[in-house]
Amino acid sequence: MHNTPISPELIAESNLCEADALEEDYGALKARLARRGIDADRVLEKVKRWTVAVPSWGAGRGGTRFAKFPLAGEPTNIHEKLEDCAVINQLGRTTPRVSPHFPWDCVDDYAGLRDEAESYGLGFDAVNSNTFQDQPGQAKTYATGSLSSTVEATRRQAVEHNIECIEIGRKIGARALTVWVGDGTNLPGQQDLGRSFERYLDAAAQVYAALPDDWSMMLEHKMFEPAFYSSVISDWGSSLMAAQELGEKCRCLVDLGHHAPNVNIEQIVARLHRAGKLGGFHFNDSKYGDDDLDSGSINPHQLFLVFNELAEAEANPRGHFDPAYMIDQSHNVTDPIESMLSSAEAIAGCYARALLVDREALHEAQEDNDVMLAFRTLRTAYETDVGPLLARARAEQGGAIDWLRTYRDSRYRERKAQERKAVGLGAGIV
Ligand code: AFD
Ligand code: MN
Ligand code: MN
Repeated sequence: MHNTPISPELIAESNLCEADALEEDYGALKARLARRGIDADRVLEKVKRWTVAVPSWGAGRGGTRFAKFPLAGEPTNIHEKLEDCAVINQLGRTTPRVSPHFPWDCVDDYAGLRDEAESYGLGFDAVNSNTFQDQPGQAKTYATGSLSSTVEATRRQAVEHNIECIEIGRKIGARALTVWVGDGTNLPGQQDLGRSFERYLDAAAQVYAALPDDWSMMLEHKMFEPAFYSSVISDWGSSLMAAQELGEKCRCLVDLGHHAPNVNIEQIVARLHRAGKLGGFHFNDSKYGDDDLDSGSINPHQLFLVFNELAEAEANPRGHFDPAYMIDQSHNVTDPIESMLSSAEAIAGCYARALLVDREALHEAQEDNDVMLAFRTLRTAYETDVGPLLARARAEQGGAIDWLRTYRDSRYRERKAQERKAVGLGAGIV
C-alpha cells in the first residue's frame, strides 16, 4: 500500500458523483469508434499503460528573469517535490516517474531517496545535469561556457559534474542522463563557432565514456537563451551530428519549445526516428519562444501531429524506438500540480487520438496522392473527443475523474501552506 497524500476515500467519493455521466459518455464514444472499426476498450488499455515523466523542478513555481511569484505551500526541497509529484500521479495516473535535476535535488542519502519515491509508488526518470549556472563555492565559472569552454579546467569540472550525475542516477534507479548546456555566445566573434563545437564533442565524449552499458545519454538542443547570438547545440542538426559522433547510446531529445518559430517539429521527429536517434521529449507549449507554457494550451494540433509521427514510428520501428517522454514546463502563475495534471491529460489525449488514426487508410490516401482524404483521415482522429476515455483510464486505476475539483476539495495546497516554509521572492528562470 502506497503513501497517499490525497485521501483515496475522497477520490472515490468524488468519482461517485461523476460515474453515471462518464458511463454514458464512454458508451457514446465506444459506439462512435465501433462504427469506425475501432475497439475503444483496446485503446483504453493502451492509454492506461502510457506514461510521461514529470520534472522535479516543475513542481515549484517558475519565474522569468523579471520576477518569480511564489505560491504558498510550494515545495522547497526534493522531499516536498516528491510529495507533490505523488499527488499528480495519484489523481492523474499517468506520471509515475520524476526526473531530477542536480545539484538542485542533491541529498545525503540517495538510497533513502529512492525508497522515499517508492513509498509513493514513484520511480526516477532521466537525471539532468546543470552546467548552465554557477553554484556557491564552485571553482570555475560557466559564464562563458561549460562543456565547450575555452578553459580546460572548466570543461573538466563540467565533465566531472555530469559523471557525478550518472553516479547519483545509478543509486536512485535512473537509466538515462539528459544534457542541456547553455553554452554559446552573445556577440558575433565572441567564439569560433567551429572550435566551440569541437570542444563540446570532446568533453561530451568523456561523459559518454562513463555511461553504464544499460544507460542512454540524451542531448537536448535549444536555439537561444541564455546565449542570444549563438548556442553550441542550437538545433536538431547539431544535436544529431553530436549524437552520431558520440555513439550508439547517445540520442537526441526534442524539447517542443526549443525551435525557431513555426518550425515543423513533427518532421524533425520523423527525421530523428529515421536516423535511429530519437531519444525523448520535453513536452511544453509555446507562443513566442521557449515559453515553457502548459502542454497543449497553445497549439494542441501540433502536439497531435507529433504523436501521429510517433504512432507511425511505433508501427514501423527502425532500429531503436523507445522514446523517453517527459514534461518540462515553467508554471509562473498556476499551481504546478494543476498545470501538470492538465498537461499530462493533454499529452495522453494526443497519444490516444494518434492511436485512432486509420493508418491503413492514411497510407493508401498518401500513395494515391489523395490530399484531402489523407488530411481528413488525420482530422477525423484529431477531432474525436477522447475525454471520456482518459477519464475512464484514470478512474479504473484509482485516479480522479474530475481531477481539478477533487484536488481543490482536498485542500492539499492550503494544508501544505501551513506545514511548509515559505519561499522567498526572487527572479530567475528555472
Ligand atoms: C531548460 C531546458 C532543460 C533544462 C531546464 C532547466 O529545457 O531541459 O534542464 O530548462 O530548468 O530550458
Ligand atoms: Mn527542456
Ligand atoms: Mn526550455
